[in-house]
Amino acid sequence: MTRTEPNTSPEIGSPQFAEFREQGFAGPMTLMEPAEMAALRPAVDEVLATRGLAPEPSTEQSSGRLSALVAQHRSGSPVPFIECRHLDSPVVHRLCTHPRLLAVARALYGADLLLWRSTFIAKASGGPEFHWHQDWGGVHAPGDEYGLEPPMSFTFWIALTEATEENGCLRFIPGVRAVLPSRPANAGQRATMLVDDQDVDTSEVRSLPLQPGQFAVFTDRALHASGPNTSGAERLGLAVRYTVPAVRVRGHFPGHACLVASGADRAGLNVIAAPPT
Ligand SMILES: O=C(O)CCC(=O)C(=O)O
Repeated sequence: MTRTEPNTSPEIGSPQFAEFREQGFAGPMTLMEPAEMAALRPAVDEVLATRGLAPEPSTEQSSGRLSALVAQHRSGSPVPFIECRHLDSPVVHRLCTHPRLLAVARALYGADLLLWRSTFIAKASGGPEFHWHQDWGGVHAPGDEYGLEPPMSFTFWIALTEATEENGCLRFIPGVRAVLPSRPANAGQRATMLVDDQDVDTSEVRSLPLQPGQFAVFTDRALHASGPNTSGAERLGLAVRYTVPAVRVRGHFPGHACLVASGADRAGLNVIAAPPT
């Protein structure tokens, strides 16, 4: 399956590439203006009110997967509503493969790219901080057949609402390249691996506030976190995870598949789905 998009990005000049290479993250960059994102919100909200392909996780799985972070959905686990909606929703697929985002992705990682995951991350008013972590391997606990082999993933975090210091925007420690010791956030099967605060030098924390329609990009070793939401309103982001075809992506639910977002899959290692129509 092959996909071609114009390889133009007016935004990503060499300073931002250098920033990405040196710091492990770059942004803010603009996908669309706030008004355009606001116009998209009703369609996105419709998606978030329906279930996608991801099944309701078991209690054990659920306890490990963003459950402390995401706004609790009225019908229990939010996972089927927020996880990998690019597989079933053309609106979400278009956001995840926006030409501006793809232009940045190609410039950083080459022409052949797989979109393997996306997650809406709604931090409710009053929602907690997300502790320091790296996304190495696709966020997985040891012993769990979940993640990427070899580990290589990068994330675009798209702001659907504004993301501010007050409502818990992303924070980074620039320049961390090592894989740091970490331990599961909880006993859940797919717990995020957290780095102990004592192992984090917070003297150089960089907050990355974003306007609606802006995005940041970061590597899977970027040490990042987000603060509590004290703003009184929800903060909504879409974390879009990409990799390259030479990486084997373990399906994380029945029906999970990768999409060829750019170029071609010449490795043939992964189940490839067609974009939703
Ligand atoms: O949205 C957040 O607050 C945290 C996001 C994050 O850690 C990630 O996308 O890897």
